[in-house]
Amino acid sequence: MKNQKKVKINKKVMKALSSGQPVVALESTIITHGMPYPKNLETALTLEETISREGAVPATIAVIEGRLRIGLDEKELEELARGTGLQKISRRDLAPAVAQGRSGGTTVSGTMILAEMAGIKFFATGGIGGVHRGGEKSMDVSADLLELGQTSVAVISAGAKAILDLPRTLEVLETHGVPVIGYRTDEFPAFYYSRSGLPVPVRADRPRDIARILEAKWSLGLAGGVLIANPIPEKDSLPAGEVERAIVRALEEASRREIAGAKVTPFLLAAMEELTEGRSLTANVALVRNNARLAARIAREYTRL
Ligand code: PSU
Ligand code: MN
Repeated sequence: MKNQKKVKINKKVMKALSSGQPVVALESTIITHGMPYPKNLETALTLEETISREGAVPATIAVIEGRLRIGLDEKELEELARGTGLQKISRRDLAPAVAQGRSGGTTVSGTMILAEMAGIKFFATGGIGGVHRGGEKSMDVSADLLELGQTSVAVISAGAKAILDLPRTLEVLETHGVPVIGYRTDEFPAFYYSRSGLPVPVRADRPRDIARILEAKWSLGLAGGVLIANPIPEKDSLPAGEVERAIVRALEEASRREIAGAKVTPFLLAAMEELTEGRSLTANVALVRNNARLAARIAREYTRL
């Protein structure tokens, strides 16, 4: 790979990639901006373990002192989890972070870019960013959606949070040609709960069937991502009414404090945690584990095709 000085893939991941073993990428904004310490570290470690147990190799992705890093050790994960002043790095932030030697967590868009550079095709996260409520005026549309339109990585998520405008989020995904696959569901999941009432364009009930769709897309030369929407398990989900009430209050608070830009999503996540007395965080941990498990299974099936 060119850019060797700028990109570092750790040994374990490198070995797995060169021997054709399944590899699953993990993002790090969830560690730096999505969850408080020490829950963020516990979750990061659990996710890696979950993927390993399913027979795939985990690769957490981040930017550390200006180097694009694929595969982190425990000490590095801990530094990200404890760190203060770390950046939230999406596509627009990558080049400045490298040139200025900065560190930070990569968002879904940032992680997809680095995963593709390294040759990793599967990536598990919690929820993707989307069109914010009021986005038709503010133009606050997550870079994640545009990344899915151009970068060939499968993103396994629990849909998108209802803090977003879910119908418009699906519209933008359609515009950018992103297949959205409901795993064992006909409805797009709403992160903290499993049903948004919005239909998904495709349903697949087995990891193997998802792997086949990915293989078909990429072998046809249709570049770009695929969004796999894996509903939160029923036992871990929160009541939609409670979530909706908390969202309304979190959004009011954000607008009162004039929170804008990249700060919006981390602010809303923290507000939701407070308003639900921690239940949103517990649900978040459960759903992201569920996604890590599915991502590893899809990755395994893909290597068998
Ligand atoms: N949703 C979550 N937790 C998160 C994020 C989203 O439940 O931590 C993070 C992801 O890294 C995602 C980013 O890519 O927020 C989206 O930010 P924005 O809305 O600013 O594009
Ligand atoms: Mn935004």
